[in-house]
Amino acid sequence: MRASSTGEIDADRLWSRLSELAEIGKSEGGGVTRLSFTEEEWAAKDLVASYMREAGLAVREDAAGNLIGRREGRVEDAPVVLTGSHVDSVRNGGDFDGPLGALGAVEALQTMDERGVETERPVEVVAFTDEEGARFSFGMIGSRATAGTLTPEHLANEDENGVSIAEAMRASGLDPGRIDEVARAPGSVYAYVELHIEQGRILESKNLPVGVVTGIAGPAWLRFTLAGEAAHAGTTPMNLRRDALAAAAEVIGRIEREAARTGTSVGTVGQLDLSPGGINIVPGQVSFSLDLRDIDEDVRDDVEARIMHEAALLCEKRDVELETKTLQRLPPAPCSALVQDAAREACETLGFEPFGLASGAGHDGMHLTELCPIGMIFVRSKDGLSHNPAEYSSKDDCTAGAEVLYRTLLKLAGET
Ligand code: HGY
Ligand code: MN
Ligand code: MN
Repeated sequence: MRASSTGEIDADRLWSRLSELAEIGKSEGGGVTRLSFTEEEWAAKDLVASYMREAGLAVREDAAGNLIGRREGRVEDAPVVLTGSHVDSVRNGGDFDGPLGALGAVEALQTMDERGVETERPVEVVAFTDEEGARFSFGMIGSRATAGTLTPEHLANEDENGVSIAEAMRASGLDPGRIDEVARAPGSVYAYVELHIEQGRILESKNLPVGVVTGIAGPAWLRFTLAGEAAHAGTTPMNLRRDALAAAAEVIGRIEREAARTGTSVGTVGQLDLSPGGINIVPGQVSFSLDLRDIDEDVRDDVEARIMHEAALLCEKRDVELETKTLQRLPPAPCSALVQDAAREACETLGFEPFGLASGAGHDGMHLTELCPIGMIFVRSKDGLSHNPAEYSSKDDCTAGAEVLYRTLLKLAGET
């Protein structure tokens, strides 16, 4: 029985799967935590694999832990159309970031199967390993491996307990020495399209359920380490201190000011550690993260240069040593006309405005632009919230997004 009278997608099945997956890694407070190579991520992938099998897909896991469900096309060995997203999450995240794209894609392929649809090209749904980078401060591991750009050096990144990505992979039964096998051969992928929540307020402000992504902003992740001098809080005069936290506070204020100045870039300090951490000790060492983004790489890099210049001056004045390390740096990724046009046509067929918007959030497709044309379809986020337990998209909007994805895939895969 079709739950959605207007389209093909089974709205109830998609919604109940989203709800079931959301329970994995959920805390009392309602937030979801499914870090890569943990019990929670494995359980999530096992559940998605069961849905893939229900959808009639051939299911496998590659050497990077990407979970893949394949539906054959009419033309043997034709370049594959990839779709999907991720099922890992940030700490205390929401129910939709990642799962909507993975489960929306499974739903689209199951609908093709139930309708006896034949496509020229094969279609594969991928649940990419570690999109978020929440555990190792280095993300998009599965899509990098798919693009052939993941290196052994990348696998040396460690989590807060000193466990490297390579060790975590081995603990998951994966062999990090085989990551090269994951890379897709040039010409083997026709296109990649991902359904995802917007995680911003634009669609909501336009009162639109869906949108077509024009490009993805490029994130630069850095770690700042400031070394001053731990000292007695009671006996050290203010003018004789080398207070690492006071210096960091000034630098963070400059980050906010410089990132806000352009009107398009965003700068976030999401992690901060200090030591020794006594109530009566002047902080001797501080480290904090910077996530800096813009849809224009030159603008982002100019903001970064200004921040670095001011941080150096501020720390020199306070006789605090400053060290910075780049954790990851991605150029903005344009979405291809091929995928955008297919998604716009799908929107128009369904009576939705084919509204174009950029993505402030990073996504796996950023790593696939050399491999194939990429594109994304967005679904409205309530209050623009994400990376937060209150993250929410309505059942109707999720269904609308999956309908657009379904028709976009039919177009890209060549419905016969
Ligand atoms: O950080 C991001 O933009 C994405 O959610 N990984
Ligand atoms: Mn995501
Ligand atoms: Mn995310």
